[in-house]
Amino acid sequence: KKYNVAILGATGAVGTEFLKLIEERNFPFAELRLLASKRSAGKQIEFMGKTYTVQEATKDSFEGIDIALFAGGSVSKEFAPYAVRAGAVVIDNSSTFRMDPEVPLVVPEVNPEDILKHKGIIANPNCSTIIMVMALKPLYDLARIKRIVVSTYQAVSGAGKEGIDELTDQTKAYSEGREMEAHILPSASLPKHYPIAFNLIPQIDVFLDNLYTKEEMKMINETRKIMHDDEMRITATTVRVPVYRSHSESVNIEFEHDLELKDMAAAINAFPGIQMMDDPSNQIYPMPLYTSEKYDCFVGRLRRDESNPNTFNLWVVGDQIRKGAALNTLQIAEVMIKNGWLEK
Ligand code: 11C
Repeated sequence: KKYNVAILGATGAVGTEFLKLIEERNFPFAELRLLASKRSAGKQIEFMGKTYTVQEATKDSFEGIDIALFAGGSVSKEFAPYAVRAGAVVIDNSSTFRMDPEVPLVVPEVNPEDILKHKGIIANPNCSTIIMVMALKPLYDLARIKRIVVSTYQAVSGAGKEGIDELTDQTKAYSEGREMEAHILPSASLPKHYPIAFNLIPQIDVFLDNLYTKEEMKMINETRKIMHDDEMRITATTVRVPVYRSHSESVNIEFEHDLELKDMAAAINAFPGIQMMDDPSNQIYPMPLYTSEKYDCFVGRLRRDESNPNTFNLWVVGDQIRKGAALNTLQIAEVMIKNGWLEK
């Protein structure tokens, strides 16, 4: 069986990745409707030997659609109700519905059964959350996790195409002795912007009343929801780094009881979508330059935290546009198809 698929936000970084993955993974689509804002409407996209014209998203755009893949952003809130009303299942990559108790928040390797509770919308978690949870779940199955301290090193493509362009333009300007212009990071909506080239920015998204950023609170709240454990104590610091693609995370994990390193590594290797890349004697560890465009996430630097009992450190890296966004979204649709969960 083939499905009618709409992509909302077809021209952005995540939308473009949806198309690549649909082709690569041979996703069973019949009709493909590419939707975007008025600004991008009319753009022509060559895909699998056909030319598609991007249409402006309207409330009537989802008639006859089975699966609506939303790339993210504020448009999700506006269009999700129309898509659901038209009978489509919306798999949404924005933060709009993630913490809604009525909406499942899903990483297919971790909590696929949550999909069954959907009422039309399924949320795709934040990219840094997905990458961390992929490393946590196989370990959590060995021993309950009590506390997590995470620091992230997030690529500029997390901020979309504009983030990528800004790093390129600033690098060029710097090497030519010109002043670096900054308009996007840490967040386009904020009054102040800083260059990311040759810099680090310890702010992703806006600050909240508790002095954490929104990105940090997403990692905390979404991880608890996906893992079904509100007792898990988590603290996060999220940092933008001058890397194009793949988020990296340093994670300190305290377990309820002690574990053996070899059992932890074996559990990670046995889990789908993640693997160990960890051989200190040969300087082997995951790095964003080499994990990009891959499906899997990679774990290295696994070691005991010698300052605290039952506690370990690890370094996890994953392509945040793939597993952190487009791939995870598409995998949710694939799981639904495989299990017959799309049939009405
Ligand atoms: C970043 N994690 O790297 C963000 C982008 O909630 O889906 C994704 C924001 C989100 O900037």
